[in-house]
Parts: sequence; C-alpha cells; structure tokens
Amino acid sequence: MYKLFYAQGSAAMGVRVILEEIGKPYELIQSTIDMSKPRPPEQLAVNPNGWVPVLLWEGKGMYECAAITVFLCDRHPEANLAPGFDEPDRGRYLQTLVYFSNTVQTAFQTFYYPDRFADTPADEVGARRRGIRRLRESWKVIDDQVGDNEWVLGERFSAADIYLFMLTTWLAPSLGHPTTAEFPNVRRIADAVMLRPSVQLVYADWIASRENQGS
Ligand SMILES: N[C@@H](CCC(=O)N[C@@H](CS)C(=O)NCC(=O)O)C(=O)O
Repeated sequence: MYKLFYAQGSAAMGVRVILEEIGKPYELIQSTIDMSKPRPPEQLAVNPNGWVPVLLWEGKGMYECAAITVFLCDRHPEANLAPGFDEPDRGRYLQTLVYFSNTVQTAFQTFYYPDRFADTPADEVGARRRGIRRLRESWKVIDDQVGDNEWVLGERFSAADIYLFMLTTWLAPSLGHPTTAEFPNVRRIADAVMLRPSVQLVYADWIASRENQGS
C-alpha cells in the first residue's frame, strides 16, 4: 500500500493522478503547503525540506515529484505510463520530466516563494517579476517542443502529459502569469488530459472552479 503526503493544489496532486492511473491501493496523508502550519513529523523524517509530495511504501520513503513519477511508472509498467528503458522515447520522457522539475517548477517557485530567491524582502518584488518572465520563457520551450504532436512524446500518452497538466493548473493569470492561450500546444494537451477519469477525480474542485469562472 502506498502512502502519499498530500496537499490540495500541490505537486502531490500529479502523483495522486499517477496512483489512480496505476490502480493500486494508496492512502493520502493530509499535509499542508501553508508556511505558517507545521508538517507531519513522518513527512519531515523523509523530506526535511517540508514540501510535498512525499511517498511511502514498504518501509521506505522518497520525495521529488519527477523522481516519484519515474519510480512509480517503472514499478508498474502494466499501466503503460512511460516508455521502457530501451524504447526510443525514453530520452525525451526523462528530459521533459527533469525540465519540468528543474526549470518550469523553479519558475513557479521564484514567483510563489520569492524569499528563496531574493536576498532581502525588498528584492522579492523583482524575483516575482523574474519568475513570471521565466514562466513565459520555459513554457515556450515546451510549447515548441510539443509542436503539432498529440502528446508530449508524440502519439503516445505518458506520465509527462499528466505532469504537464498539473503544472498548467498553477498558472494564475489573475496574478500576472501567462495563460495557456499563449501556449496553444500545451493547452491542447492539458485539455485532453483533463478528460481522463483519474484527473476528473483528483482535480474535481479545480475543474469546477474553472468552469464557474467560465474559462
Ligand atoms: N522539487 C519539489 C518541489 C515540491 C514543492 O515545491 N512542493 C510545494 C507545493 S507544490 C510545497 O510543498 N510547498 C510548501 C513548502 O515548500 O514547504 C518537487 O518537485 O517535488
């Protein structure tokens, strides 16, 4: 049985979608991304950084969303969420997951956690502004990479598409972020991923609030 330290709106939601797709039993352990609230000690024991997702299984634990994604998809090849070691798309799959993690997510962090990137509170406004510009730059690279392809890897759906969808849900145009309308290839994939039952379940609240806003 997998256990996932979880918080609404966080990167743990993408991991939960993958667990749903795999179809094995899992348990969510409620955590938080609220910086004023404590994290469960069991979560901190695995990830002293205090962020989610954190996955537990068979007495072991790990963190980092991209690493958990690779780990779970390799452990459950029957779910067909990732190219195998010798398949031609394996390189692009790994490249995209790592790029999402170290470049697109870092752009989001620069905006959402500017104190981690700015030396003084006064510098945080600039960090946020740079974060928004970096979002534009890094999403454009993905949009160009996708081009006319149906999915991130071309004709084959994969966990990289789920990851892409999760990251698009963090774009907040009301806060000055770009909208997915600027990245039509990304948007096409995100819209298709949203139709999957796993995503409808995990993102039900997000999908409902988006529909209420008429977007
Ligand atoms: N590099 C980590 C980043 C995870 C991350 O930033 N998680 C956020 C929510 S999306 C979080 O837990 N924030 C609260 C905190 O940093 O304490 C990953 O990809 O798993």
